[in-house]
Amino acid sequence: MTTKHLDFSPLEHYVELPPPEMLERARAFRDELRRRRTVRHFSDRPIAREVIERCLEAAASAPSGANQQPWHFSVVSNPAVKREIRQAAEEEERTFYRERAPQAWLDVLALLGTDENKPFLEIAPYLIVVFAQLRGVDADGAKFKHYYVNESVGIATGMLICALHHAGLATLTHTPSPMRFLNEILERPAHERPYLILVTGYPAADALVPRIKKKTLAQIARFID
Ligand code: IYR
Repeated sequence: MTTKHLDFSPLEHYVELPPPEMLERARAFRDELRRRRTVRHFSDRPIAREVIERCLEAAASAPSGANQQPWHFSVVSNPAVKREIRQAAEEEERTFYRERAPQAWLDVLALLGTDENKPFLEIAPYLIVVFAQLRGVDADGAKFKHYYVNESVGIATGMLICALHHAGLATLTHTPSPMRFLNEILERPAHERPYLILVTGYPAADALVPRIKKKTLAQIARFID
């Protein structure tokens, strides 16, 4: 690799593990992620802002196309703003569930028990609204194209979900559709597209989750040796 004129440093923080420890950690991490459940019933118990900050920093370490980091996180705990988001989301969802959603979509959704009511948008202490930046803005205010935006923001969001779970918090990936109302409420520019809302908090003491199954390894992967 010719890196002579580039600003490179030695790989400093990589830690090689002995194979038995590697396997043990792979198992332990799998088990921890398997304990994660998407939750729709939240407690209003407050969460320390520092925890959210550290989890966002973890997400911000994600790889991204050309390291452009094409994401913005609007972190909402203000009750009036949460209410505004809830009202706008429920308005969209009402037309989704009553008019726009094809029956086949409603059929696959039935097992989750979702509907147009989104009280969690007001109850949960934090709404982390993830925006995908389709363009960047340079120091002179000129816009330039971002590459692999969906892939990059999806990876960072996945890492954020893991970080919040690891910190003992529950999340719900919520995607009211369409979501453009979030630009207005959160005063984000048009070149940023709302990606999803990560509803974050403690689960309610009586939270229920649907009995669902994940696909097995054999169903999701094929090894070509
Ligand atoms: N956005 C709607 C509908 C919805 C769609 C899917 I695909 C889900 O996995 C869950 C919900 C809502 O939030 O209710």
